[in-house]
Amino acid sequence: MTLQALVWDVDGTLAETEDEGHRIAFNRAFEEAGLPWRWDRAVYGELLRITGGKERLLAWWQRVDPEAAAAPATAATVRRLHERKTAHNLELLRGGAIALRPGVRRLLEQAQRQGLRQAIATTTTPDNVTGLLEVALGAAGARMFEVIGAGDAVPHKKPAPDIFHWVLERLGLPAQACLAIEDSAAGATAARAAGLPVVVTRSRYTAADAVGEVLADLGDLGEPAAAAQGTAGGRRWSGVVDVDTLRAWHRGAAG
Ligand code: XBP
Ligand code: MG
Repeated sequence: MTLQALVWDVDGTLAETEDEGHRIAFNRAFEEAGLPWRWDRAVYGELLRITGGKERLLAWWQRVDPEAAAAPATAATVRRLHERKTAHNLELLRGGAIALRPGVRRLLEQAQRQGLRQAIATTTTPDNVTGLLEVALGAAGARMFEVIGAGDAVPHKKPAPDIFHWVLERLGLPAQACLAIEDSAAGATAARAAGLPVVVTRSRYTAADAVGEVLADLGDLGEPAAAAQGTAGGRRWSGVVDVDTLRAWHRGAAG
């Protein structure tokens, strides 16, 4: 089946948002609320196994203070803290703290020029997606994507396939006509469970993730001056990932 759409993840794939945005934003929200919690890289790396910021926050609370976390007011407190965290993250984005990863803008623009459809399937809050796109790509950024599936649009976050089903339904395409670009085990698992072939570009926190069967497993998408490194079809691969590369890998997956 011909490749008709790219379905992009956001956090870790478009940009290193986890380390440069979300983690810092959580810590700022904790500090502002007078809470002693601070998430360093080691702790956050481990907490990333729980997808969804509100879910991550609740899991942390249950771990450090199970009694307080069992109180009826907890859900509302988590929601409020998370709202403040999102505000801090948007402030970091707008301050220019976070740039797109290598090859992302190049591939997005090439896909757009060639009429390849593009969508987003992410666990993060919608405001974080539009904030990043606007800062990194300008007003035209969000228009590059026909469908944006994000956050609580579905009941079960990645590694569940729900957000991919949601996006596919709106694209009106079968999973095999699409290709997902992800950075993590949770993302790759979700995409595969929905039937999409996956290309992985590993991010700062996902270098050691067991991503399972993927079309390619790379450090990034590469730029002409700095080729991407990794494996494709189980062999060493080095180069610049462009639309032709993705089409070739996708054809290979279709047999
Ligand atoms: C991203 C997430 C999100 C972000 C934080 O996963 O799990 O929860 O860490 O964003 P993926 P929110 O890249 O697989 O989509 O706090 O807005 O949830
Ligand atoms: Mg991700």
